Amino acid sequence: MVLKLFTHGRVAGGTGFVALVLAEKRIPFTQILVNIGRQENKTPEHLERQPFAQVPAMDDDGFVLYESRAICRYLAEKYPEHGPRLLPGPSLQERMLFEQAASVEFADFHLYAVRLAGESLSKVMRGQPIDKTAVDSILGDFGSKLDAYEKILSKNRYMTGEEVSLVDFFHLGIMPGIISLTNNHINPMASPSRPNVARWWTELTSRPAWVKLQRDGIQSQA
Ligand SMILES: N[C@@H](CCC(=O)N[C@@H](CS)C(=O)NCC(=O)O)C(=O)O
Repeated sequence: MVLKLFTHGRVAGGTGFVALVLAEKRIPFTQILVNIGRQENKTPEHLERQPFAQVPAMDDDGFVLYESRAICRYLAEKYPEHGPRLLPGPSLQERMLFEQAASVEFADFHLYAVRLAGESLSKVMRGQPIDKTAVDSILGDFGSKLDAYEKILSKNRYMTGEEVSLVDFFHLGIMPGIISLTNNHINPMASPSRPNVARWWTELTSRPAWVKLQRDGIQSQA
């Protein structure tokens, strides 16, 4: 039975990078929309597969998994030969460098992007004004993390080395929405003071599968 992906239908948050992995690896799947506005994420059926009432979640022939990063790891391990490998290995050192980068993404990028989204993207979506002082304060903290990214990316093409991996994709969760919904006014990824961060970000967001997702949205694939 074809893999089912439960989503809100938008290339946003973890759903966006799960859709990217499916596209890059050309894994067949059926998208099943969960309308959050109509509280379909709180139905007993959905809570059975995702107890936190969130998307994405997947059902692969009865194997149910949630948490976007875990879903990506499952897909990359199950389909190593499809498209880019996305999971470094097999050596212990390669795998641990991946774990290190995965922790960095969550602690030093995602958490700041969430704070930034709260002061920007969420306000734009609610039609509220953006508090520039609050945004600048977050950008200050975030900037020092991105300075460390600049060091990493001046040595490596990607976060775990010379090959793109899931960790690079995990960065495409909230940030693209912040950048596009503020019409590029809030974009810490394009600073001339961090040329390698800017180069890496342009490379990631120019991947044909990502560009197609932005243009066409998430579509089931056979
Ligand atoms: N840690 C979860 C977060 C998922 C998440 O925040 N999903 C949002 C949409 S982007 C959601 O379902 N929100 C509905 C809600 O929380 O009521 C993951 O990475 O899968």
